[in-house]
This record gives sequence, structure tokens and C-alpha cells, in this order.
Amino acid sequence: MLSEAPEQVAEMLRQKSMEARLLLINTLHESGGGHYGGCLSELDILAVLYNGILNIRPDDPEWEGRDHFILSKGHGAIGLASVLALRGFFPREVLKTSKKLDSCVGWHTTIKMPGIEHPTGSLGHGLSVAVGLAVAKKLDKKQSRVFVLLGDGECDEGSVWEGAMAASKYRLDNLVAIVDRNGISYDSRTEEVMPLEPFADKWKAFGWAVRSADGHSVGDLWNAFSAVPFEAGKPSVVIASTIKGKGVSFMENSVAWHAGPTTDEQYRTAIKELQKRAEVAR
Ligand SMILES: Cc1ncc(C[n+]2csc(CCOP(=O)(O)OP(=O)(O)O)c2C)c(N)n1
Repeated sequence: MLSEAPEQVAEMLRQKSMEARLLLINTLHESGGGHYGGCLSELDILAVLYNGILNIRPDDPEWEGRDHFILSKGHGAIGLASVLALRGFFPREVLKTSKKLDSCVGWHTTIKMPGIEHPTGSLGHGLSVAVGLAVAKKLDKKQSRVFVLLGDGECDEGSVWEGAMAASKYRLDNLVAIVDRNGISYDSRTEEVMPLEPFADKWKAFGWAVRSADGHSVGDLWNAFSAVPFEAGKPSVVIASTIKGKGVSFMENSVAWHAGPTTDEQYRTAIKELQKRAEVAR
């Protein structure tokens, strides 16, 4: 798949997501902890979107012609904040302010942070907000697109499926949903909490054009996002297979690492492992 994206672009994207992983771990450890698992699973998706797919202006976050992005799984806030900082929306020093009153850096997204379109954290709302934005773009005859990232556990919320129905009713082919399909919810596997499979078929039945991707392959993600809309007149969904805690061995695919603090020793191990992976990737 990587061969379909220019190798320099793929290399740049891998580099960006590795930098974001390091920044994320530093930020979370300095903050006293946070949502390690879901932030690490979403990072490659965000790195690809923000470094080549989304039409945005980091120095003018509210530029009218921008593509919109909503992080519906709002607890992935620091993952997004790391990518936004590296993309130039604000200085990376801002990420050190999380313990200060009135900081824009927190466990969930807030519109105080440049680049954040909509505050999230209460799951199940982002898709409906994205549907509203996409309808508005259609009515205004604007070319910009709306992307929204959902967690798979989040898809247990009935409101997600109300949004999904509305998106196909209004033929929103300017709307792209991505599901971070890491197979884990809050403290259990998704299929134990509420079986989602056959997941792709469910989206199809709700009128969406569906594509699967390896959520940690920048080439695969790039190809999927570059091909939207997958069908004219239909909203697109990318089901991205990911690993919760990706990049840190003791966090990977573990229900114990949805959120929490890291000890200094765990922090050092995580950083060492990520640095080693970055060297191997080079
Ligand atoms: C409406 C609502 N119910 C419950 C929660 C508590 N909660 C926070 S994260 C989470 C699990 C989400 O799982 P998933 O969407 O798969 O997130 P990821 O694994 O990607 O971190 C839950 C239930 C919440 N934030 N909002």
C-alpha cells in the first residue's frame, strides 16, 4: 500500500506520528497521567489527516475555507493537541500548562485550544455535530469537508446511529467518519460490552460507503483519505484497525491502559521504546 503514496510523504508522516507519540507521553506524564491507550491508537490517523489531508491554515485556525475536524472521542484530546502543536497551531510549550487553572490543555477537548472546532468528552455527540456542519456546507455550496473521529466503544451510543441515518438521508458525501477500531472500550473489550460486528455491514445498512484501513499504516490511511468520497451522494466511513496503546509494549492491547498515571520508571521505559522504534524506522 505504501508504494501508492510517495515514499517521502510516507516517511514524513511516520516521522510526524513518532514525534507526536513522544510529545504525548511527555505531556501525559508531566500532567500526572491521562488517556494513554486511546491517544496512542488514534495518533497515526491524526498525523495523516493534519499533515496532508485536511485543508487547513494553522496560523488562521478559523479560516472560512477550512476542512473541519471533530474529535468525537474527546478523551483523545492530548493526542490531538500533540499533533496540533507539531503542526504549528500553537507553541509546544503550551502543552506544559495542563496543571494550570484556565489551561486549554485537559483530558478532554475545549474550544479554548486553537484548532479545536467543538468541545467533546461526553461520547456520542461528535457525529451529529459533524452532520450539521456538513449540511451547512452543502446549503452554502462550500467545497470544504467535515471529518470526525469516533471510538469503537463510542459506537455503543444510540446517538451515533441517529447521526449516521441523518448523514445518509441528506446524502452527505462531504462527510467522512473514521472509527478508531481498537477493540477496547473503557475497561473491557468492545465485543464483550456490546457486540459491534458485523461492523462494516452495519454502516453499509445505514447508507454509508465503507472502507477498511490499517490504522497504523500511514500509506493505507493516506490512500483511504485521499479517495473520499468513496461514492457520490453517500457519506464515507473508514474503519481503521488499531491497537490501543500502540507503540508502548506494556500498554498495547491492554484493557488496563485506557487511562491512568505512569510511574517514573514506566515513563522512562515508554520513552526508550519509542525512541528505539523511531531509530529502527529510519
Ligand atoms: C456519554 C458518555 N458515557 C460514558 C463515558 C465514559 N467513557 C469515557 S471513555 C469510554 C470508553 C470509550 O471507548 P472508545 O470509544 O473505544 O475509546 P478508545 O478505546 O478509543 O479510547 C467511556 C465509556 C463518556 N465519556 N461519555
